[in-house]
Amino acid sequence: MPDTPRHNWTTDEVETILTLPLFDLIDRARKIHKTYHPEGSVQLASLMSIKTGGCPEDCSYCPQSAHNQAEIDREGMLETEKVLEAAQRAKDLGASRFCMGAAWREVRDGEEFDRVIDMVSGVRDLGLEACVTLGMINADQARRLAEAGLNSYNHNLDTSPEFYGQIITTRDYESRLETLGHVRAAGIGLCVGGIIGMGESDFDRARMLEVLANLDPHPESVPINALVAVEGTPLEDRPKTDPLELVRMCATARILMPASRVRLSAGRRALTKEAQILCFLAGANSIFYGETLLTTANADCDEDRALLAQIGVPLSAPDEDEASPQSRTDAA
Ligand code: SAM
Ligand code: DTB
Ligand code: SF4
Repeated sequence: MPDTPRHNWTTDEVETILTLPLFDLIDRARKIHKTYHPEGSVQLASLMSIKTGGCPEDCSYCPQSAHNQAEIDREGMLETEKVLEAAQRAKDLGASRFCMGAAWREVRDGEEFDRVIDMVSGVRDLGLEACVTLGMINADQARRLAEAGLNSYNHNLDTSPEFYGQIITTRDYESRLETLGHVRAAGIGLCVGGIIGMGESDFDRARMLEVLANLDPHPESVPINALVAVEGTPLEDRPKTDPLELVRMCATARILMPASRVRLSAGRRALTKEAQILCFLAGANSIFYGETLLTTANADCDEDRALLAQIGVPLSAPDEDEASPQSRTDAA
């Protein structure tokens, strides 16, 4: 039997793992990966922006912040039909999860949230897992999303509590954790991760992973993003992230959160085939799959399928066991 996942990691322990000699780190992560994920599948999650730009938050990495000067095509809330057509296309291309993102600080009740609810149930009716990322939500909104069949809510911590204030000033870490609490209480799976390459130290990376790994239970999905430095954002001049830093993050996340899906997320387009393979070897078992992320380009779908076929990993099917809300099962 594998060791039970822990929730009492210290910063020192995590930083020690993160900075191990690379082969020792990969060996350790690989052993855990094979124990907890013997099937070795990779999840393909498609991503679509359902409301783009004009966001009141001042996240300094984000092209969608109204505080930044990135040139993006702002777009109001999309029609449900258009989103469900895209979800069907994603399914036809092999995706098992469909994620929808809105450039909101928080969810407001009303016509737009009702539309998100329709989108979620529509995506579930297509036989796909559904994930949304909508900013802060309250307990009642989380309950409605659960009833619509939402599998997972994405709400990233982005970085360490100590570095957070240098990246975002319009909200605090505590409010992120509060939303995560509402999502959990409603029985929805958590998708929580962060970004590297914003000028943070190894300590900050370790602290972020420590906070994630001490959530009990662990988030089911952990997206690891490398900054996509977009012109017109305060982080536009940040140097490119060394791919081996992503390998280290994936491996450490795998060791700390053995049963979770670790998603090699934004920044994958800048990686060679070999660097991506190292990330998979180190424990990444999910990717964003589709021509675009939210506003920036992603890796090519045909190349992704070819790469996964070449290394011979199976694709995951929509997960029946994924924290699927009881209310939906009851209603069926
Ligand atoms: N507005 C919602 C929120 O912030 O929770 C949802 C959408 S927001 C774009 C989702 C996540 O995308 C952010 O938390 C951040 O981790 C990631 N992200 C945004 N811009 C990025 C960039 N330029 N590079 C890497 N990750 C980015
Ligand atoms: C996550 O961790 N990464 C995704 C998703 N969750 C919503 C977003 C990446 C956005 C990259 C920049 C853009 O395309 O706008
Ligand atoms: Fe808004 Fe989310 Fe971008 Fe921050 S990351 S500016 S909250 S869309």
